[in-house]
Amino acid sequence: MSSLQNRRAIVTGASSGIGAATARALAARGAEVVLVGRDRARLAAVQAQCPGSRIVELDVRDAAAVQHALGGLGADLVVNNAGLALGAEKLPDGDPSEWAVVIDTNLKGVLHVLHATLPAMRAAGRGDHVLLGSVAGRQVYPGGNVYCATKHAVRALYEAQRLDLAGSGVRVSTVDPGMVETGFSGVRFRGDQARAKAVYQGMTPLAPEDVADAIVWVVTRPAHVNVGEVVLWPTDQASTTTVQRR
Ligand code: NDP
Ligand code: 8X3
Repeated sequence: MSSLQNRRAIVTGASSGIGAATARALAARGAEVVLVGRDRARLAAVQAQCPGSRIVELDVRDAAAVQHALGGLGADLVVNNAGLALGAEKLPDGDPSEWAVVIDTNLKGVLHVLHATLPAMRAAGRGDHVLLGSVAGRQVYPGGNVYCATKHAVRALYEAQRLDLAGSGVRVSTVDPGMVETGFSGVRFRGDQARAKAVYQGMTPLAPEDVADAIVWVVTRPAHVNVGEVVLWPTDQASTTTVQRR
């Protein structure tokens, strides 16, 4: 097992799904993990599975809170993962107040975390910043409108950071999964668990641990190797709109 001893890792959205699985995987390899999310009780449950970890309770939409809490940590590994979708309506039927939450979290929240944490890595001349993109940042699908737009923006930020940080020694990566069974669909469908479960009916989705595995692989390559983009599909999913169900 690759060691991540002497690494300080920030994982946003660590209270659930991909973030929680990644926090566990990083902690198991010896990283000191900072678990970031909005709900202390949910974070505490993950902390119990992550030896040596600590909790930072904040909302990534709050730029000042992100800067204050994460700016001085000197983390050399960041998994910029907190994100969500709300609804799958066609655009004219959507709710602008929900669009604001999705844009403020998936785009501005990601920017706040980049802005707070990259200076220390740049100063140190090393570090890993992993963005959680999505296949929704590469393809769109009916009803995906605003969520897909934010994930396309994350992809643009990945490319932009590769350029802005060229020569700094800092590695930026985007890990872009297809369907992963997490709390994501429950949030998207506003707590309708039957509708959320139906998303994965008759097919085998990725597990959050599959994505965590990929992230661990990305951040444990030798220093001269920057794994730029990882796209992970369930074998049963050929595109955002083509899913094999039995
Ligand atoms: P979950 O709903 O299981 O987890 C989302 C996490 O984000 C939670 O820990 C939640 O914590 C946190 N979060 C949401 N909003 C905020 C906020 N404003 N401030 C701080 N934390 C926040 O979903 P996933 O694990 O699936 O999603 C993680 C990432 O993976 C997202 O960026 C998502 O877009 C992406 N992704 C997911 C896929 C999937 O099919 N599941 C596929 C491709 C990408 P809390 O609400 O407790 O604050
Ligand atoms: C989440 C995967 O296909 O629901 O990013 O957009 S999808």
